[in-house]
Amino acid sequence: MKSRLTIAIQGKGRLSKESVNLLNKSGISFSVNNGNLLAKAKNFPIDILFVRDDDIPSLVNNGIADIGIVGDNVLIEKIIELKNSNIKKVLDLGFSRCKLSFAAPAVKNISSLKNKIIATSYPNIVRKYLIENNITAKVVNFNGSVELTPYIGIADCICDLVSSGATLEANNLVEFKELLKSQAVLIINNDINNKKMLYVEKLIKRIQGVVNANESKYVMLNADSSDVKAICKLLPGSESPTLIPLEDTNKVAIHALCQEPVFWETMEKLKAKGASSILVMPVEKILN
Ligand code: PRT
Ligand code: ZN
Repeated sequence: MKSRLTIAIQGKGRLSKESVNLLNKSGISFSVNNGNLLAKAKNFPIDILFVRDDDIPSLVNNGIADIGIVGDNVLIEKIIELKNSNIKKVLDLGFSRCKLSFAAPAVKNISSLKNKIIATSYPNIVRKYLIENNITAKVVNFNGSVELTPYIGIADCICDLVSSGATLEANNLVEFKELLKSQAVLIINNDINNKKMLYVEKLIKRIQGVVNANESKYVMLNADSSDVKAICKLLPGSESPTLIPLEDTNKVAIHALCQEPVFWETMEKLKAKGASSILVMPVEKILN
């Protein structure tokens, strides 16, 4: 029974750098040589396949890869196409966030899609949405430059990925309906053998630890003892902060692991409640 794992990640594109970073931070070292299709990890029984993102769900579905990192948008599109897939989504990875939305040259609404031509790279998701909402429209599949199709007169509106919205704006398109939110996700094949599963579980725990750490901050601040309660209430996602007495007997240091983002606004509120010397520090790994 083979125990060495194979993970498929995007070779060149928006997911590549963060996928490699995530594996490296999970303690897997391998060399990335531009153009190479395969790398072998030196310190974990795993081979890394560098492929196009669209191929990742199929590779995991048929077991050529045991694990994959792919955009949820690509995964959902493929799962609708496959009908019965052998893929299990195990983790949200927190990067490459975007949404899949309808957009048109002038503000529209969903009912105005009736009998229109919609250009998209996600025909299965769009058709499913139209069927569920009883809308008859023509869906045309485009694999690139979808946002140009209304301008050149081959579609009335589009359904495409949006992150900052700058591409829509540059093409005079207005977003009028969000179909789904997406981010990179970790997927595995459902039939992984027991020997491999031990390593898969170990890897998932490590990746989970890196993702949790990315979203967490370690906060240290000083405060008057009388302000501790009010200040602790403001610390986002922290379970039980540590209180450390300071030389000045009225004051304490508060240390807390915040498992949610700590924004400038939060720091300003902490200061307004009497906190001083507020330090917010990155967390590298968390093992729960
Ligand atoms: O060559 P390969 O097939 O591997 O890559 P690809 O060209 O198909 O995909 P790639 O690398 O462009 O994107 C990979 C994944 O990144 C996508 O499947 C999404 O999960 C995620 N992602 C996140 C995005 C975006 N943000 C994004 N903004 N993918 C594409 N875009 C495009 C969008 O299609 C539009 O053209 O960026 C434009 C919009 O961006 P804004 O910032 O102007 O709104
Ligand atoms: Zn692609």
